[in-house]
Amino acid sequence: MLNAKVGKVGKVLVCGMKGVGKTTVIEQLVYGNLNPDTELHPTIEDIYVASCDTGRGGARETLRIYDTAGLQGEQAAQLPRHYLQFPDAFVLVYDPIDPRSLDMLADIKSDIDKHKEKKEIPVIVLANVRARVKRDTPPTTPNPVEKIMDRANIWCQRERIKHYTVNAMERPSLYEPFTSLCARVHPAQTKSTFPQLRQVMQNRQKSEA
Ligand SMILES: Nc1nc2c(ncn2[C@@H]2O[C@H](COP(=O)(O)OP(=O)(O)O)[C@@H](O)[C@H]2O)c(=O)[nH]1
Ligand SMILES: [Mg+2]
Repeated sequence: MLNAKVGKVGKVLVCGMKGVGKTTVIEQLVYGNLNPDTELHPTIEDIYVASCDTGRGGARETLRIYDTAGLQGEQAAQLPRHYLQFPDAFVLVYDPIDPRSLDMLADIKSDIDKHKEKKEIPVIVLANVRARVKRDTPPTTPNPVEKIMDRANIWCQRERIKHYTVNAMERPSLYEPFTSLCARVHPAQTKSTFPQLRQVMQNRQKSEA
């Protein structure tokens, strides 16, 4: 049987401010075993290998997902150079409770644009909305979360990038963004070559048998 993978593994970098839930999103996507009481340690750098649905008739492709330490502080909104060069796609995560985490994504995006060579590189934005809002602490401004997400939506439209609302504690909320990203990183093969190849292999197997 011929099922060797021809394509290469897609490398996806997940970045954003420290504490927005990057590691939680990835662990939930890959293992699906996190709950609000799971203890996570600050990330230095981790690599996850995920077999990801492409939404094309059950076809799966491999993504290598790079988790980063997360940016912190005013002047630190810059990714190390090598992070801008190797990925095939970027996932930018923010927490709509904290407007700084959104502002930081604008800096990251313009750095990505500066460093990309001509090719189009898929970028998506995830608003990680936490389900558990402490009800005994009233919000400081009316509906800050919605305001920030409106701003994010406008920015994403202008940048022509997709904006998704997810909740890292709800695994199904992560499927659509990563499925469509996976499909973009691994474009469908043109149909013409493969049936021929399969025919050749079948013929060869027959003659060897
Ligand atoms: N309740 C809840 N907690 C979350 C969510 N996302 C992240 N957290 C918590 O927020 C903290 C920071 O998340 P982490 O993934 O380590 O952030 P990172 O620095 O961006 O990787 C952890 O204690 C998580 O358990 C979420 O969607 N809901
Ligand atoms: Mg982390």
